[in-house]
Amino acid sequence: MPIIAGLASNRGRNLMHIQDRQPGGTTLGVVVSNHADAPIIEKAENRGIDTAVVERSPGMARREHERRILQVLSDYDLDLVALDGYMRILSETFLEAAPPTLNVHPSLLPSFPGDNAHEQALDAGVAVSGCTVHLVTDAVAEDGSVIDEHVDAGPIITQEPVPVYPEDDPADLKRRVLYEGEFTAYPRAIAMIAAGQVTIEGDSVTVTEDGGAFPHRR
Ligand code: 3YE
Repeated sequence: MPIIAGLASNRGRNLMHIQDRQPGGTTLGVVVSNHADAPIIEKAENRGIDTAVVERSPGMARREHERRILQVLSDYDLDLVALDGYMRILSETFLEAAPPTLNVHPSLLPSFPGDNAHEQALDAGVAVSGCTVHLVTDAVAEDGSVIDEHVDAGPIITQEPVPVYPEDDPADLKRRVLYEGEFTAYPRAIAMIAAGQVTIEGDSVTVTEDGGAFPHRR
């Protein structure tokens, strides 16, 4: 059974949903948070999932923090890492040592990357938003600085559209994108990978069959 490590900074609702659905026969082997008080930790424990907290003390280098997380992950025979509201940019220290790492972003990328995706979508007046599951690729320069345009820019695995209504506020849109978008797209992306419909080699992704909202896509 393919094993996933989940990384989350807060509630990790997608991770709990993924564990409930077990897409493609996958299971969450461990959930790691960078915050001791993240609600995901207790929720995962209640479901009998292994958990770990790896906090980044002030001044700890990004790469050192990542090495500590990798140390936790090394106890598991992992097939995939799934980020869910994990509020850290990952460097090649993590990405080259870890199995393929996915993220879900709450917009139809490449529109509205970065923070406040829902505010950006509402400000732009779009009638459709949604979410994107993408491969996480390096976004940290050699000097340790974050390359903003490389964040949320990895190859797309699958997307799910949701409508935007004129009366929406950011909280309304966030809720709809989570429950109607992410809860559909994230398990689908994992099922597609488990079924061999996605080939991941280094930073490149080839999707041969997307069984989602756009079944005509080849
Ligand atoms: N890492 C890479 N590429 C990606 N992480 C995420 C997506 C993604 C990724 O596409 N390489 C907040 C925004 C992070 C931020 O800037 N965080 C700071 C530290 C702030 C803190 O610790 O509270 C930082 O330097 O990491 C997931 C989404 C990341 C959003």
